[in-house]
Amino acid sequence: MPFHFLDFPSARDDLLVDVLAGLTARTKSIPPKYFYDEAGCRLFEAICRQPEYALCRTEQALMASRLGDIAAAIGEVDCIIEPGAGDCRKVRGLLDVLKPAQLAIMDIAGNTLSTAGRKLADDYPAVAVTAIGMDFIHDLEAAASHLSSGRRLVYYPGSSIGNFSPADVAGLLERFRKLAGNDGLLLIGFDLKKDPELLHRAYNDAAGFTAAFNLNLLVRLNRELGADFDLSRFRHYAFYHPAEGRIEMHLVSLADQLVHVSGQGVHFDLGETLHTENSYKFSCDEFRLIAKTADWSLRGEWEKDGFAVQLYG
Ligand code: AVJ
Repeated sequence: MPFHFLDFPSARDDLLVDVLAGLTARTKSIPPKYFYDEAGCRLFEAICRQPEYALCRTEQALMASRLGDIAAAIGEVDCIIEPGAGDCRKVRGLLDVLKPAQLAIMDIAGNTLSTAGRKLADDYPAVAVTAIGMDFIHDLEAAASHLSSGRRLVYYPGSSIGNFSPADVAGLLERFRKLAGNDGLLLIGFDLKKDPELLHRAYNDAAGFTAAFNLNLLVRLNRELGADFDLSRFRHYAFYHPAEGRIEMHLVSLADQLVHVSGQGVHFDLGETLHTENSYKFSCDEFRLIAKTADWSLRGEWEKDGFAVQLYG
């Protein structure tokens, strides 16, 4: 049935600009959205299968077991919007019960998205699937013209929101509010604060998939930006920072070294780190207060084993 793929090409151009800005800053960092090239998407799926990383499995189990309650709390919707939809696996349960006329999915990983979107359109012939290859952090508002009218539900699962600082969460939730409209809804899943030891293990899995995922960023820069990172001279390092309420992932330089990115030299001291991700953990109340500043009020809350799903209207 109807499947439309729209490509917003801005994402690719931003990589070089963002990477050079991040590598020339006083403390080096690269936005975590750049993890997700094709190998990165596959590595993230492998992380989700590791015994130490329960986040995805717990959310899946929670959504499956409470789907009826969640659907009842949502009521009727015409359009589901999923920013950062990735492989589009999570939205299927909602499509089964809510039967919206339209599904709009967007992701910076355009290839993964279009393959998954096409499959969704085959499996849900009554749903018009609009897949938009875009960095929604920049272009979210541009998606509005591709949405049909009617009641909208923004679905943002998987603790993707954890990549944003609490201040940025507020800003993003405001933009979701504008996109959803006054009668719109937001269904959001996030990881809860828990025993730091458990969190630490989740980002340091024994099989090394998280390390490979982190280092794959350098593989990507070598390929796409003609960089010359030597992977044996960087080490995956992830830890929970309780006061900040976040996991930090870094790549630590194991040597004093000079790396080239698109012809530009970038110096790393021995022990200097490239900060690649923050993954914030919240409490339900904490999140509700942030959402309130973006004009969202809580309509429902479901919790299981350190993970929460909240519905806002
Ligand atoms: C996809 C952002 C939810 O923060 O746990 C997994 C990404 N990073 N292991 C997370 C990730 C390292 C993940 N999110």
